[in-house]
Amino acid sequence: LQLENDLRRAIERHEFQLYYQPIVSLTNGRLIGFEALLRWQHPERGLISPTDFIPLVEESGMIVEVGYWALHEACRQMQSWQVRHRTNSLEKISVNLSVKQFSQPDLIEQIGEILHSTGLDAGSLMLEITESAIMENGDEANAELLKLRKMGIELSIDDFGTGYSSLSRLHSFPISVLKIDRSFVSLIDANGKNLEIIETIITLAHKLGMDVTAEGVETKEQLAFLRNLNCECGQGYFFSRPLDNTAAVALIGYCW
Ligand code: G
Ligand code: G
Ligand code: MN
Ligand code: NA
Repeated sequence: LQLENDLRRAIERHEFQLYYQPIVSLTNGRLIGFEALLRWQHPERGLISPTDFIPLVEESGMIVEVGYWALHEACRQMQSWQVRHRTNSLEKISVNLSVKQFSQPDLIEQIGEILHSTGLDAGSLMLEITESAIMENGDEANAELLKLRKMGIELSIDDFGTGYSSLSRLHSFPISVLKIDRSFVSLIDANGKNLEIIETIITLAHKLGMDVTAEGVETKEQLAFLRNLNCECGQGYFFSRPLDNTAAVALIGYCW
């Protein structure tokens, strides 16, 4: 409960921070974007991980406010990186959208306003939505996704494989990237065992016209197998942990 009070003041006190984890092209090894990830620098408790505070933020209903703060900050940062570096090499900033945010009636308006006020090109923004957010909201979700897509925003399915959706169902949604949950990537051992599930997901995603990003890539063996399966992008500790903005900007143009 104390934490909940703290949470209310965290935005005003600038205690939230975004970290940025590189997303890397597996075809040429280049950094193509970052996933923005929330961190809470609590004055007494230190750095609190989102897995510990996101549930609290959701229960308290503050996820909408915190989520928009994160989206605004990520768009602002991305726009300034693109201007400063005059580079096309940093293509996308990915931001997570929670179920509750996703079902807000003014979602489209709010996102439009954030793009307008930060000056970020809609095509540089990727929104990550979980399977459950989409499935829980059904037809309405599809209508919202179509509006976002029409604005030029790209959409990806986060943590794929942990929910209950089928790829054929997802086909009806305007999603361009499927992010395979790291629990599947971690199954790939040095001998390439347990590749079948991932191979099936990648093959199907490609048949449905989606690109695939593998999450939680930790070893060079996993990377090699994913490359062989024509997985487009990777993200994980093998490349980099999530970084603060100073460390992240230093990686623009980097090639693994
Ligand atoms: O950075 P990592 O440990 O720790 O993030 C844990 C989870 O918290 C991720 O799965 C991610 O989906 C979620 N998360 C991180 N940042 C945000 C955010 O800005 N908004 C929402 N809704 N979830 C986030
Ligand atoms: O949105 P999502 O749940 O996918 O957020 C990614 C989470 O996974 C973040 O909390 C991030 O810190 C964590 N993560 C990123 N790369 C790796 C990895 O290679 N291994 C593990 N175990 N966790 C990772
Ligand atoms: Mn994510
Ligand atoms: Na994920």
